[in-house]
Amino acid sequence: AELIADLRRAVDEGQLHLEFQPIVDLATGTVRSAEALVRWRHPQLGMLSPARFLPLAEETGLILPIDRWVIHEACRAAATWQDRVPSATVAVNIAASHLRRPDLIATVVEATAGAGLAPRALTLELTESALIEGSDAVLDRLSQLRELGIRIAIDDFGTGYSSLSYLHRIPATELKIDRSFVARIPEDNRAYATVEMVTRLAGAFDLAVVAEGVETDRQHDAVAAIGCLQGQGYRYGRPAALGELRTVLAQRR
Ligand code: G
Ligand code: G
Ligand code: MN
Ligand code: NA
Repeated sequence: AELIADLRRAVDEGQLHLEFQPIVDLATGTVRSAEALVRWRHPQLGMLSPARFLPLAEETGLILPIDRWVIHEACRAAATWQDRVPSATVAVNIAASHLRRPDLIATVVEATAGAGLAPRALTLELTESALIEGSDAVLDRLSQLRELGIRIAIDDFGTGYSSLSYLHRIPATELKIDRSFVARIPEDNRAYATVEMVTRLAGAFDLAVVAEGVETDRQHDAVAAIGCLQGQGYRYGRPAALGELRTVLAQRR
């Protein structure tokens, strides 16, 4: 309960910050995007990971001001690397409860315009479960976001209910293959087949595909051989401060 009161103050008192994890082109190593991940520097408890406070934030509705802050901050960060690499996008995770709110659109428009960031440089990451609850209003909202140029990624793909019919309805631009499958390749035949299938499915739907949680060279070789074009994971870079990401971007060929 005390943590709730603390969390209420965290946004206003500037205790949140973002880390950025690169998403790379598997063939060249070029950074294509960076996922923004929120952290909380708690005055007494130290650094808290999202797993420690996001469930609480969801329960209390505090996730909304947090997500809004993240969207604004991520757009400001991306604006600082836009001059150097105009094609590199920033990805933010959006809570299911946020997706249900009509004002998500206004938030995104304000954040991109305010930062001087092109809408196509922002990707919203949504989980399957958030999308599956999707009413017609949610689908309309996603279409409006797409019309504005915002990119839509389906995060942790394969772990939700995976009703394939929703892939036909959701105006996504990319699929992120959940790291639980990537962790088990190339040895596990079923995991391998799953990564293969999702990659082919993405191709058929004209969606970009990102393998998440690539940690080893063997996993990298396997996802590349399967034909997946982008990857994210400790093999390419851990979540790190904006300054570090800017260094990585500066070094790109
Ligand atoms: O950063 P970490 O590796 O611990 O992330 C754990 C989880 O928290 C991930 O599933 C990620 O999607 C989620 N997460 C991280 N940052 C945010 C955020 O700003 N908003 C929301 N809604 N979820 C986030
Ligand atoms: O659910 P989402 O994909 O948004 O979660 C991102 C989370 O995955 C973050 O907590 C991030 O720290 C974590 N992550 C990123 N790369 C790797 C990896 O290579 N291995 C593992 N185990 N976790 C990773
Ligand atoms: Mn994500
Ligand atoms: Na994910």
